[in-house]
Amino acid sequence: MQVHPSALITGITGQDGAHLAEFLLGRGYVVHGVRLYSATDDTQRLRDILDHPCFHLHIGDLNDGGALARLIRDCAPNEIYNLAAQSHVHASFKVPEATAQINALGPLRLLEAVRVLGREHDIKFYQASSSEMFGNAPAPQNENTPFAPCSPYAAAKLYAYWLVRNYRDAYGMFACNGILFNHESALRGQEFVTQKIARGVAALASDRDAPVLALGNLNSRRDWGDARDYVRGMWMMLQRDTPDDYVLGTGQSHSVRDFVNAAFDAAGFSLTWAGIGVGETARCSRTGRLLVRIDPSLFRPTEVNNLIADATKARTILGWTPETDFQTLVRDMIVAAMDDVSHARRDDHWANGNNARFA
Ligand code: NAP
Ligand code: F7E
Repeated sequence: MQVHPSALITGITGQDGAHLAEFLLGRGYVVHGVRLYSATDDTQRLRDILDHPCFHLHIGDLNDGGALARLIRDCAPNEIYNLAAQSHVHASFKVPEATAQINALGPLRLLEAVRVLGREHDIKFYQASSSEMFGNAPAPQNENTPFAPCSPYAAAKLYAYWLVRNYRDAYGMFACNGILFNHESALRGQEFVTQKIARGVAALASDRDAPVLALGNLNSRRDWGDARDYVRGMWMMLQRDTPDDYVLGTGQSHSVRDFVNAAFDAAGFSLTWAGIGVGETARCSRTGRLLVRIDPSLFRPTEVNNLIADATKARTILGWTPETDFQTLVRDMIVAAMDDVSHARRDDHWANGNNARFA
């Protein structure tokens, strides 16, 4: 009888959870996804795999160590991918303690559960570490760059990063940190800047009365890649014979303003920028329609200015390279956002009594 490898993924309802689950199912894994209890349906990103015979959903919470231990005991996974987090950097300034509970102590609870169950030598562990841990360290950043976190989110992630290294050294666990730079997709949460821009542009392109796109700091630069490339990299880290930490990123950085320009361009608008600072705006070059403005409440108390990955180690040792470039990523996100907008308009149309068959 063929034995399938199995994986337990926390944060299954998030962007990476959904992409990783699909990737692992495609490789013959049995996948156990852990989601928070929710009174509403939070499984939209999983709709294509919910009925897969090798996919199982479980309720769990990184704030509940006992529940995590029972899940690990019952699912007996070969690999654990800890993707669950309070993942929004700006929100972490508003809920720093909750962020630390989930992002710092959550991984501790998982690692302790593995150890207490006596499975530290047969479970491989992946921790979702972040380029935010570099803060404003000079670019490009790699595994040897000193960390300088500048948000409660990044500080909590750094605690977890060191914990993973410590459990590797102290208990011989196969535990890896993937230090991932920003990665996006059509499944990206709507509060992150790329998806906010994609959705905002799609709305403006299809509706003359859509709200102007309000943004914060347009000057910060990020190394944006495609989430599907990055979940493949996570898996590759756990297929090695020895555990280690790896940076994943494209090596290209763009400003938020670059992203805005590329997104409007993909939707057929060309922009004319005017003003400076919080008075900066962008208008449609052809019609003069106001499309972008600045909202000062979206600025963060401290900002990470420029992230660029040096992913030489992942390229050399894992053989990992990203396959999607910036322009393709932006275009794919715009196409998906336009599609969603037109579906929503069609649903509204029928819901408003325009369906002749049921009138
Ligand atoms: P995401 O879409 O925000 O997903 C995070 C998931 O964690 C959501 O499913 C969320 O559930 C869940 N979660 C939150 N609190 C939890 C708790 N107490 N217990 C269990 N689950 C909980 O984030 P993502 O973009 O997929 O990122 C995945 C991981 O990679 C995160 O750890 C993130 O910090 C890290 N990371 C992301 C990037 C990136 O660019 N995407 C880069 C570097 C690192 P709800 O939605 O129900 O709250
Ligand atoms: O912000 C600026 C903002 O929230 C990107 C998470 O996945 O990647 C992500 O963190 C930049 C920042 O992502 C708006 O100030 C301007 O400079 O999309 P973001 P992030 O903070 O880089 C890292 C690697 C993670 O680990 C995190 O989990 O865009 N920005 N205007 C804005 N950002 C948002 N969200 N909204 C705006 O209106």
